[in-house]
Parts: sequence; structure tokens; C-alpha cells
Amino acid sequence: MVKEKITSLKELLEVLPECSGKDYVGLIKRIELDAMDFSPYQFWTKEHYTRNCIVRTESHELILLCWEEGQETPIHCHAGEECWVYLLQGEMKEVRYEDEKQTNIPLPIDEMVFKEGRFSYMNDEMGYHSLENTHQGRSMSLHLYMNPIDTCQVYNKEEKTFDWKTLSYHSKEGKLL
Ligand code: CSS
Ligand code: FE2
Repeated sequence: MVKEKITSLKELLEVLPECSGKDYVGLIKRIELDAMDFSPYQFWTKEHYTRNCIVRTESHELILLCWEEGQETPIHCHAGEECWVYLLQGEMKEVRYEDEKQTNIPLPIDEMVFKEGRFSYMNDEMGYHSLENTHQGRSMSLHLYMNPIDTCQVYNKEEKTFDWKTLSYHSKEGKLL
């Protein structure tokens, strides 16, 4: 049976608490969301992309990332957690890297551009990745982590080292922090 699409944030927030384990991937595939729904959670800065928490429980975290043109992540891991990214608005480039332990220089192995309404999945067994807003304007991506992620390792190009970084929210439940 084909399950119905999830077309509003309200529906998504109703279904999320019932999910566990493999349910999350089924849920993401049903999503067809409109960026308009997310206006209470949209915040932007010129300095870096913003991480805006919509909901967080012990088992998952739903975050809206807002990107000005050209903003990007460093190469990073997900500290053992699973990560789904749904592109609400704009265009993003994702590059995946092999975990190159001998030289400590991550090796690009795959690159893809994804568009509105598409999603991407990542976990540490697949290596590291980076995301960049390649849209001529702002992009917005919805990130679902299972479980929540508070730190991750990021690649320092100058030092050729991976360093632990604390991840913080720019806003929580629509309120600036
Ligand atoms: N992991 C990054 C975004 S790329 S999936 C973050 O949560 O900030
Ligand atoms: Fe990531």
C-alpha cells in the first residue's frame, strides 16, 4: 500500500513521535513540504548557515538549516548518528569523502547536486561529507537526525586534522537564542 504524502509541517510533527528505527526512512520518502510552512523557524546570518531547532526528543532532532548564497559546511562526520536532509528551497551540492586514515586528507569520492523536494542520507559508515548552497540566493534544508547530534568532527584544512566541534542552535522552537 502506498502511504499518503506528508504535505505540512503540522502532519510531520504529529507522525514523528510515533517513529523509531526504520520508520524514519519511510517517513522521509513521504515528505512533500512547502518552504512557506517554515517561516517561524527561518533565521539568516551573513557569517554562516544557521541551525534552527524545530523539535528535539531523546530519539530525534528536526532542524531547519538556512543558507545564504555560497555558505557551506566544513567536511564533517555525524558522530555515529543517522542524517536525512530534505531540500525545501534552493539547490545544494553535497560532496562525500572517504575516511582516509593514512594521509588524513579526505578523498572526494562522490558529488551530487540536489534540488527542491529531494532528499539525501548520510551516516558515518559512508564516510564524511560537506554541503554547500549552490543556489543563486538562499536555500533551506530540513535535517532529521537520529539520535540528536551535539558534536561532530570537522576537517581542518590547514592543520590536516579532524577536530571535535560543538554544534549549537541559532534558534529553538522559533525563538532566537
Ligand atoms: N551536519 C551539519 C549539516 S550537514 S548534514 C549540521 O547539522 O550542522
Ligand atoms: Fe552533515
